[in-house]
Amino acid sequence: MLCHVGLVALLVAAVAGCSQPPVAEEAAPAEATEVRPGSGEVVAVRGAAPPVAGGFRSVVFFTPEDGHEVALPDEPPTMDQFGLTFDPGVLVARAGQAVAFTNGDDVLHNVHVSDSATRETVFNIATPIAGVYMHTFEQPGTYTVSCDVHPAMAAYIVVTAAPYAAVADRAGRFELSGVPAGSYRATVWSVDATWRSEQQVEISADVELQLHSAS
Ligand SMILES: [Cu+2]
Repeated sequence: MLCHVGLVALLVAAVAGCSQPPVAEEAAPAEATEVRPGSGEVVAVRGAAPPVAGGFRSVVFFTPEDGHEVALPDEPPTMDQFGLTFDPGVLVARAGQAVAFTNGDDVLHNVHVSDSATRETVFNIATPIAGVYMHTFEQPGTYTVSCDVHPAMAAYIVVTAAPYAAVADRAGRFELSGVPAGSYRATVWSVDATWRSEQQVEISADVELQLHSAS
């Protein structure tokens, strides 16, 4: 469709060449931080991101160009240990958001979280059966999760300042609802760093985003 051609960079041109009605952003006040979700059309975003790599799914983030903020969800995302695996294998958290670590197995585990960039341990705690441990990640980044008891257990936590994020399915398909229409910076995270990218996208109703090119 016409509106899909300008996903990268020249979004002004893309909007101008789009046959759909102007998006709500054009009516937004100059003070962009006053824009709140719900002030314009709220849409669902679908698209294609890199497929699973090394057993880990890719993640797509959307950072609004107008700078509008979205409150942290009340419910903490949870990483469970179940069946001698971390579930989910890739967990997304907002910077400043608490994450719950639980042990759904009937064996003892621990949770050893390291900063993927520096390899420094963030924390290393035992997770007793049916126990829960809370940790708030203040800094965006990628964190490696392991269990020292079971070396095969591995996961990632991707902490982002972006208010909208989706974990893709194994094929790379993602869907994210409740996103106000407008201009966004889309960031793709994959454990395979060659897939990581950033691009400007225009989100409007029924948009289908292609966030990686087949090679
Ligand atoms: Cu374990």
